Amino acid sequence: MTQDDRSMWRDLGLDLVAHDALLGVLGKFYQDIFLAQTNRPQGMGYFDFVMSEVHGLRIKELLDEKAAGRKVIGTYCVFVPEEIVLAGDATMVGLCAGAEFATEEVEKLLPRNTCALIKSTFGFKLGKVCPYLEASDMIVGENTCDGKKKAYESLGPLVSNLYVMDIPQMKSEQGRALLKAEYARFKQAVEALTGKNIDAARLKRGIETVNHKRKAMQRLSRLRQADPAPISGLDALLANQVFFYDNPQRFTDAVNAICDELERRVAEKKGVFPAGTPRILLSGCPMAVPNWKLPWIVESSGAVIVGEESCVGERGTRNLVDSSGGTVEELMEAIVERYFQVDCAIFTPNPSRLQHIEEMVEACRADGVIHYGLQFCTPYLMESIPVAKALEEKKIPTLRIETDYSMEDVGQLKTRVEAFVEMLK
Ligand code: BJ8
Repeated sequence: MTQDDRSMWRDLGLDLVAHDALLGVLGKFYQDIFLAQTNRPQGMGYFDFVMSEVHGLRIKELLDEKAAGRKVIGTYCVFVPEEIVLAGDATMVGLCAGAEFATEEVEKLLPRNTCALIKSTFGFKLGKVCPYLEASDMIVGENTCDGKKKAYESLGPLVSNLYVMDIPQMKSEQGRALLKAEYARFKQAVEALTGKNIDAARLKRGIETVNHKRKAMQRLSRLRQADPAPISGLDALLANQVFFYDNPQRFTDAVNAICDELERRVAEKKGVFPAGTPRILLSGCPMAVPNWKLPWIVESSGAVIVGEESCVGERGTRNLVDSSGGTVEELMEAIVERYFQVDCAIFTPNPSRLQHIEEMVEACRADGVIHYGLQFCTPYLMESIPVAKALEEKKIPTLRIETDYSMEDVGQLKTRVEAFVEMLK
């Protein structure tokens, strides 16, 4: 951390003492969880660098872009189409956080029984420790779960430009029409923010950039199907997390470089863990940086994670947008088509999610599924019961975990995960 970083954070209004404390804990976590791994692909050096500069160089880049007239749009959900943001010459960054912060302050605004992901968002704002949030010219909230949509009512007065996007709850014709109307309204909002007219050429470029990014992640997912797994679940999760922060072109190149290396590893049958290590598919709530608790427990308990059925994972990277349309209308329709397939548990009913989990179990050659539900997350916790039952009926061993961001339950979780892994052997 340089003196320039500190002045940059001060100018953004961060609380330097609290921010130092956060970076201190993060650095220690990163060292113990990521850097302590063995047999990591060399290409992970890029992601180590990105993480070491996640509040430094990347923020400087964003501020330089802003100084040149570009806008930054912060988001909390994979329903916000980056294609439209890029087409408006803006940069999109994810704002979800994966650590407890300023809990006492948060609980003056939100009930205690709110999920950790939402509480963390408020904690990072109230504790003044998130430079991404402070650098955002517009913050997009979305009406997904009840927790989020009510929380945005309280977040509104805390930030300067909150935009709320309505999201359907049913995969019906009316639901699709709502998403289409909301994306059209969002396009106008981006145009108003940036002063750029989003024409077909711009939209096509935005779509292609995001398609390349998703294709690189899909390639990474396919390589993880090999046994021995050529990359740890922790490192793959890190790439999925950085997906939301990094410059899209540079990120795509870095992921493709790792994939080139992993292809060689697969050919040489070289892995991070020995062949035959029990293989786990994680499914459920998204894991934002620095929420590495469960993956770390799993991979230090004799198993390897080979896929994430999550928005920070396959749910966020599955399916591309058809870029063949020649008009704004056609391209916007293609965007709706792609995003309407996202099978978040806020939808009712939501049968395609179970189908995708089963497909992923097969493709990833997973021996079992760990369903990860954040405490107080009604959509995913409710859905985990029929999902686990259906998987068990298909003889796919499933473990349901309900947790939060605290470290208090690490011992208990480790005991349950170890027993599950033992059973898979
Ligand atoms: S599309 S998963 S990113 S809403 S964990 S806040 S659901 S109570 S995050 Fe999500 Fe979009 Fe859906 Fe994906 Fe609510 Fe649950 Fe908390 Fe959650």
